[in-house]
Amino acid sequence: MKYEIARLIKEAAPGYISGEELGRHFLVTRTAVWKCIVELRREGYSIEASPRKGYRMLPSEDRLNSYEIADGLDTAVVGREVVYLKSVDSTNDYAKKLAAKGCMDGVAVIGGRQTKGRGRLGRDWESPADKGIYVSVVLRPAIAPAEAQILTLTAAVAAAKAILKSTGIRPGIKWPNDLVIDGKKVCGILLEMNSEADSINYVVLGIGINFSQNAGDFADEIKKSAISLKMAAGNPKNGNGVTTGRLSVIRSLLRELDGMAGLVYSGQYAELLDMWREYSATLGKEVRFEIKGVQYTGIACDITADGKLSVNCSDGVQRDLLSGEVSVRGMYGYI
Ligand code: BTX
Repeated sequence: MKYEIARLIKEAAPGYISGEELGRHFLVTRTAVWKCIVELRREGYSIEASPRKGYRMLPSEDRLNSYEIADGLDTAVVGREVVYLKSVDSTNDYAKKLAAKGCMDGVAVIGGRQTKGRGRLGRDWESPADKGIYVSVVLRPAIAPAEAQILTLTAAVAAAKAILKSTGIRPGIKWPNDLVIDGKKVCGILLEMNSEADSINYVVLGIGINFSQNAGDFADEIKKSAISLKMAAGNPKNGNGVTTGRLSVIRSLLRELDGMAGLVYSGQYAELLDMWREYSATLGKEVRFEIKGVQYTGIACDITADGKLSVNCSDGVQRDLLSGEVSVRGMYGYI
């Protein structure tokens, strides 16, 4: 009932709706309505109470809870069920537990903060309260485990599109799994998979987006290589500034992930790769990488059908990289 009350108050905004009217609507006392208002406020709703006029919803874009995130989302798979946790160790770990218990395809877990946010290869992901976006989605695609890399590319495109649509800022994709703005990392993606030899039980796609950190909020080690959407908006070349809140970005992200997952589920990899090329900040750039202790440089020239990065190396050999670290000139201090 409380979210229905929230909906009616929201619909009446910028006007008021009285406690009496709400009580009549739900056949409960005004005291019962008041109890719901108290709970809603605790969840982040800004509801003004006036003794004569009733309740009024104050505009607040950063109202995160499962109801607000899922309301009217209208997606086919991603976000059919939304779990919001004010604080969680890692949304990926939480989603993996749900997946292991057999949750349905498309469940999205969103955290207000993470106490043990994870990057790849045991690294950490800084996940302060209310300043970032932490989303994990369980997917059960009928594809071979060897094809799973396509899902990382999918998530990168979805996140780039979501950021562009909801904030007007256009990030680029650094292969395979970072989104960058002004040469700095704004978003990271962590794909984890549980599979048999030839089939996937589930994957968890984890996406972290820096939203409203200031430069001083990042740890010293990453200050030079990290950026938030708010910081990016401060650069006039990125547009008019972020006027939106986390809620819009998260909803947009779930919608875009849904669209992209649809392409993977129907095997439309070529379309997907084209979109990746469109957002790529890697193709055409000088890159540096290491294989078995040997350093190579070259020009990133394309992405292969199975998501590998093709590099024309300076020794004349073309190498296709499946994963691993690639430094791209102009990013993260590679000048
Ligand atoms: P990664 O291994 O590519 O990046 C991790 C590295 O990035 C760290 O070692 C550090 O240098 C740097 N870093 C850490 N935090 C940040 C940050 N907030 N902004 C910029 N750079 C940073 C990237 O791994 C994958 C990150 C996925 C995060 C999501 S959040 C939701 C889900 N749950 C979870 O635990 N992880 C994923």
